[in-house]
Order: sequence, then C-alpha cells, then structure tokens
Amino acid sequence: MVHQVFVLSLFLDVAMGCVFSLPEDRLVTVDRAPTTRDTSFIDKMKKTGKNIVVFYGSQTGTAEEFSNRLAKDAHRYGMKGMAADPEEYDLSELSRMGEIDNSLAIFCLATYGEGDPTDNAQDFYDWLQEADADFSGLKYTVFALGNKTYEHYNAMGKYVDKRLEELGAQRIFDLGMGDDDGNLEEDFVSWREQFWPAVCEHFGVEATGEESSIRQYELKVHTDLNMNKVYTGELGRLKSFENQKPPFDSKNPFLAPVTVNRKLNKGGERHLMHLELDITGSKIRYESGDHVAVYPINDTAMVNKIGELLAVDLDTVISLNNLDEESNKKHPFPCPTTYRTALTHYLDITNSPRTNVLYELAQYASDPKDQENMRKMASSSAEGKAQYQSWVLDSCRNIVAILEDLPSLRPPIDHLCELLPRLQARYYSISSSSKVRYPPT
Ligand SMILES: Cc1cc2nc3c(=O)[nH]c(=O)nc-3n(C[C@H](O)[C@H](O)[C@H](O)COP(=O)(O)OP(=O)(O)OC[C@H]3O[C@@H](n4cnc5c(N)ncnc54)[C@H](O)[C@@H]3O)c2cc1C
Ligand SMILES: Cc1cc2nc3c(=O)[nH]c(=O)nc-3n(C[C@H](O)[C@H](O)[C@H](O)COP(=O)(O)O)c2cc1C
Ligand SMILES: *[C@@H]1O[C@H](CO)[C@@H](O)[C@H](O)[C@H]1NC(C)=O
Ligand SMILES: CC(=O)N[C@H]1CO[C@H](CO)[C@@H](O)[C@@H]1O
Repeated sequence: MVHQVFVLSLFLDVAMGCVFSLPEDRLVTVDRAPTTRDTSFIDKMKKTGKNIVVFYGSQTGTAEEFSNRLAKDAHRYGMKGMAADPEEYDLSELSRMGEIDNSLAIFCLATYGEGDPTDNAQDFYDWLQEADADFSGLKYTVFALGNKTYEHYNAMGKYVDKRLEELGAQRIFDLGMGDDDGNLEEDFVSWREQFWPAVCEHFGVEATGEESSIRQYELKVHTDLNMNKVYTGELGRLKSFENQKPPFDSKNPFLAPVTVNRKLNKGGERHLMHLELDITGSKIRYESGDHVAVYPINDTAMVNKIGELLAVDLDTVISLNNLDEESNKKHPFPCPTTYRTALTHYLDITNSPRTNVLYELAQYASDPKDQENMRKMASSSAEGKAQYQSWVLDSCRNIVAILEDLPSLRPPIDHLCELLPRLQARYYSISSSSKVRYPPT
C-alpha cells in the first residue's frame, strides 16, 4: 500500500523575549470551506429588535473579536447590536437597512494576500464589485485591520469604505485604520472612542451611563452528563479524535499523523524541520503553497496554575450558552466540555490579554487600587496606554502572570473563559509538490 504523504518544511524563527516551552502540538490539515446560506439578517434584526449589525471579515479572529466588542458597546447607548459573519447572510439586503429605524452597519475587515478579503468576506467582495444596488438607506462605518508593512495596506477596508459611498450609502464616521505591526488594539480603542460619540450625535442618543459589563454567555454546570457527549479538544465534530468522517474542511479538519519529523539544520538562528504527514483516506488535494494548520495545546502546568489560583475543579463539565438565543454562535468554544479542556485546547492563555479583558475583569479585583489600575490600562488616556504597553505588552504578561501578580484579582473562571480569545491554529506552507508521490517508489 502506498501512503499518500506530503512533505513540509518549517522555518521556525527562534523566539526571543518571551520564552515558551514547546507544547505537544497536534498537526492537522485543513481545506477551505466557504458555504453560503441564504439567510436574512434584516429579518433577524427585526425579530430581535437590533438596529446595529457588525459584519466581520476575519481569518484569525481579531476582526471577529472587535465586532463582538462593538456589538456589545451598543448597549451602553440604548441600542442593540449583533455581530455577523458575512458568509452566513445575504448582504444584498444592505439596501433594505432603511426599513429599520436608527440602523447602522459596521464593517470590521481584515486584508490578506495581495489586498484580498478574508475567506468569509470573499463572496461579499465579489458581489460588491458587481453590485448595482441602491444603498441610499444605508448608514455605515468601516474599521480596517491590516499590517502596514504589506504593500496593500488595509486594502479591503479601504475598498469597502469607498465602494459603499459610491453606491449611495452614508458614511457616518471615518474609516478606521488598524495596523497590526504597530498596536492594533490601541488603534481600535482610539477609533472606537471617537466613533461612539459620533453615533450619539448622528442619531441623537446619549450614553446610558451604564458601564458595567454584560455577559454574553451563561454558565451551565452539568452533573450527570454522559462523558461521550463531552468535547475533549475536538475542533469540529465530537469524537473526531477516535474516528474521522469526511468531508474535511476548516470546520471539520482532518487530523494527519506525523510520520516523519526531522531537524534539517544544525545551529544558526533558524530552526528548519522536515515533516511528513499521512493524509491517506482524507481525499484532501493540495498544491505547494497551500498550508497546513498546527493546533497547539497549552502547557499543563499553566492550565493547572489557573485552576489553583482561582480555586476551581478544572474537571467540572460545563457549557457556556449564548444568552442571545437568536445568535448563530451558541457557545464561545465547543460545549459541553471541561474547564481543563477549554483552557488547554480552545483558549489562548499565553498571549498578553487585550485591554477589554482587563476592563471586564477589573470588577473582580477586591483591591480598589488594582481595580483602578486595570481600568486605567484599558482607557485611552496617555498614562493608561503607556502603562498597558509596559506592564502588559513589553513584559509579556499573560493571564496567568496577571493573576499571580494581582492577588486581589480572582474572577469567576467561567467569565474568564468567556473573555479569553480562541487559541489560533498556526499555519505552515507546504513546500512539496502534490504532483510527485512521496516517498518516491
Ligand atoms: C498562511 C500562513 C503561512 C505560514 N507559513 C509558514 C511557514 O511555512 N513557515 C513558518 O515558519 N511560519 C509560517 N507561518 C507563521 C506561523 O504560522 C507561526 O505564526 C509562527 O511559526 C509562530 O508561531 P508560534 O506558535 O511559534 O508563535 P506564537 O505563539 O504565535 O508567538 C507569537 C506571539 O507570542 C508573543 N511573542 C513571541 N515572540 C515574541 C518576542 N520575541 N517578543 C515579544 N513577543 C513575542 C507575541 O505576543 C506574539 O504575538 C505562516 C503563517 C501564515 C498565516
Ligand atoms: C498571510 C497574511 C497576509 C496578510 N496580508 C495583508 C495585506 O495584504 N495587507 C494588510 O494590510 N494586512 C495584511 N495582513 C495582516 C492582517 O490583515 C492583520 O494581521 C489582521 O489583524 C488580521 O485580522 P484577523 O485576525 O481578523 O484575520 C496579512 C496577514 C497575514 C498573516
Ligand atoms: C507584519 O508583517 C511583517 C512582514 O510580513 C511581519 O514581520 C510582522 O511580524 C507582522 N506583524 C504582525 C503583528 O503580525
Ligand atoms: C507553555 C505552552 O506550551 N504554551 C503554548 C500554548 O499555546 C500557545 C498559543 O497561543 C503556544 O504559542 C504556546 O507555546
């Protein structure tokens, strides 16, 4: 039997500054999975009393996270927002936005490749180029996410901002430019700070003064659930670790065994590895230049530390259920699962938390000084920004270090799990050709 194996070379830059121990990574191959369902976001907004929709074009989750934050913000101004994946809705309905009072569409759009949209915004982009719609009832704003070092900096955000205007829509606030090579979080926070007052002025509304955070998910603790129904780290289908079922795509990735893992270079700054993955039976096709995903797993000691600091039994079986029953996103990560699994497979506990996480967690600091400091770092004051830069970013403080350094901060673990971003796959380009069977016979 000939195993269909492909070869992959990895260049790993040696990390400086932040030192991580290598986790036991799991190698997985992915495919693209764009599916378009014909769903009406206008009907959904009407049914649920929403007047703000925030569409995100996101590949690795940043734009999606910003969209969720904006949708939540709306609450503070007596409005109701929903974040939405453009891939799941019929965006030609933007021409019907005028049917909803005081309505606004926000777009958080990342750019990839050579100024290309993200996979989930590709259909929208294709449609928009040809569109011959009347958008005179549409009020909008765009926040672009990109990286200044690319030639086509924020091309997608800029394009949509310009194109919607051409189609007659009314821009109610200037395009925001987020630069991931600088400080994306700060760009976003500064933009948002001017954006909401502009919304208030435009619609004649006022901040309700309600600054308290609102939960998006509610905790359900399961006491007698069949363990066969509990996620153990699967990314898509339950039980996919035991048996894998096609079709495989990014939502149901094929888990490929690593058959060869060899270090190629000796010494030097870079770490070059030769890896072979067995994709027998997956029916996955690939070309060189496509990529495979490595799904990292967080260090057990760090996960245990969180359990210890927050004094919780990490093996509790839980679900976090979206309080908004109409939302397409039922849980922040696959549920039911245990805290241990969530912190190991689903949540990013090693990167520095963003300012919104600090802001929301501040309420759980029993020492008023800690509380004040955390809120300050999340604010847009020059002093707060500088403190966030030095105390969090420059010193690479992750959530574990923050909990250790602020003994008065003891948030409920379920809220922490709601706030932490999803652990992202690491992508690696395939260098071998699909036209040659490997190993050669
Ligand atoms: C489409 C695509 C294809 C790719 N192909 C390849 C490829 O073929 N080969 C390849 O090697 N890589 C490739 N990459 C990059 C790869 O996916 C990873 O991003 C890279 O290997 C780093 O992953 P990591 O888990 O080691 O680091 P991460 O854990 O992602 O570390 C990055 C984060 O840790 C912190 N950090 C790490 N180091 C420092 C430091 N020195 N100072 C301060 N903070 C730090 C920062 O917060 C930073 O955001 C590709 C990426 C994409 C998107
Ligand atoms: C492979 C790759 C290609 C990218 N290409 C561009 C680009 O052409 N222009 C740009 O402005 N930013 C580019 N970026 C930066 C991303 O848009 C930026 O990191 C953004 O914050 C990602 O948002 P997301 O997490 O929602 O996907 C690229 C990033 C990667 C990893
Ligand atoms: C921005 O792009 C440059 C060049 O590709 C890269 O070196 C840098 O790490 C990127 N910044 C971030 C935060 O991804
Ligand atoms: C300590 C450890 O193994 N941490 C891993 C957890 O996952 C992150 C991804 O955010 C990896 O980069 C770390 O190496």
